[in-house]
Amino acid sequence: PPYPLYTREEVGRHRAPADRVWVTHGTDVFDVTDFVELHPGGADKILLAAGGALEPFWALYAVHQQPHVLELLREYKVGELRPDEAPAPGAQDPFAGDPPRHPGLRVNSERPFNAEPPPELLAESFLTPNELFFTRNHLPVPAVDAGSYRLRVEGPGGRALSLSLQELRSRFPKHEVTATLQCAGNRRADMSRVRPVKGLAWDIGAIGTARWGGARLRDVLLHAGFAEERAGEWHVCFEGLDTDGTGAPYGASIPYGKAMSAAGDVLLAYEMNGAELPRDHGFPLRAVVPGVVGARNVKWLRRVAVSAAESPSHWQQKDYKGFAPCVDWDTVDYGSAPAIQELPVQSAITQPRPGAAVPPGELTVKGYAWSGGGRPSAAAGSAARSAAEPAAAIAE
Ligand code: HEM
Ligand SMILES: Nc1nc2c(c(=O)[nH]1)N[C@H]1C(S)=C(S)[C@@H](COP(=O)(O)O)O[C@H]1N2
Ligand SMILES: [Mo]
Repeated sequence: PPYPLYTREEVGRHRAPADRVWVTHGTDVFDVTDFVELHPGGADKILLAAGGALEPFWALYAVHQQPHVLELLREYKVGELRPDEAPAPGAQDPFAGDPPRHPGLRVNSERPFNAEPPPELLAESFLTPNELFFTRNHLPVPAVDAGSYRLRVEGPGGRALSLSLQELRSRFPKHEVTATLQCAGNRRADMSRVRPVKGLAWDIGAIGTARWGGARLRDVLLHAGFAEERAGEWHVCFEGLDTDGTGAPYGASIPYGKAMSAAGDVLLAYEMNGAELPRDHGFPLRAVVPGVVGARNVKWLRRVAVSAAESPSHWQQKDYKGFAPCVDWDTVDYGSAPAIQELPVQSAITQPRPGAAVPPGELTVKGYAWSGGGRPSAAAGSAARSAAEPAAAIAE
């Protein structure tokens, strides 16, 4: 239908629900007032674009570069920009500073960068090479100058530490841990074959094992003045240097007990497999929380704080939670579920791939099994055995 034509200035008068909320995309004008409260990214976020163009925001949140998002937006179209209106001010590419990546990675999303190694390479070695280790970024990779970098650690009673990399290396004993890191979305493509789920379609490679080196978080917290035991419920909150359009950093938290436990092996890591932490994996410093879901292993750490509440971050409160199969996007109540910390047993066959034709006779089957949660490897052993069963069926 011929739509009414508007100027950018007219669109700009619709910035709040009381005046209706309008946005533009390309040369189309949309009234999204009724969608504001339904927005999966939150009402506050969508209102940032109210009265103007979506592009600069969507450039940062590439989750929108999917056909179903544009389809949904189309339902709200109310007009078009007048042909004499200039195009939206070009959003400069916030991802332009991202590092180069290995061409062997399978890319699930370019901006932000999310990629995994091909299964054939994942099982080649116990330690996953840094270049092939899966990358899960929510935002552009921050550019950090190692020389001026400081980690802020909020101590008890309002005292704070500011630690340079050199201080982190020299004041605390270097501790090394071999730990497996897994994204909560690992094998989502498999899940979607059972029932469609939203999110990046990870295959079986959003998992990797590395030898991490760094200061123990426990040592740093003790140095900051925290006691080993603290009465009541406490959390250690991490903030990254990567921030969203509102200036809010990526953040997550773990229980105080895990952070302080000598057996918990939680690191502020500056090394990965003997090398300096690569940019995609958190240069110059990241949290490594063995046994705990990838999302809490905050990269590009800028701040560590102890708090009575979990991290207020979107990714702690409104994401990375598990729900019963009867819950869907219309009924989900994020407040009703605990944040994921430990992950359960995981296993997958990397070779042969599903559906592959194999020759009769002896067959080499490769795969991985991980117990999760730092539990003993017996759990992984039995996971490996049960994972081998379908392989036997393939071989017959
Ligand atoms: C009319 C405008 C908008 C529409 C129609 C829209 C639509 C959507 C949809 C459908 C999703 C879920 C995508 C998926 O998971 O497949 C989403 C997620 C998201 N949106 Fe928007 N969006 C709009 C504006 C914005 C703006 C302006 C921002 C930021 C300033 C924003 C930030 C986000 C974030 C952060 C998520 C991810 C939430 C998560 O990971 O759970 N959105 N949006
Ligand atoms: N600052 C910051 N930390 C982060 C993320 C992020 O986007 N920003 N992603 C998290 C998620 S969901 C995962 S699975 C792991 C992935 O770590 P990797 O990219 O080194 O494999 O980092 C976590 N830490
Ligand atoms: Mo993740």
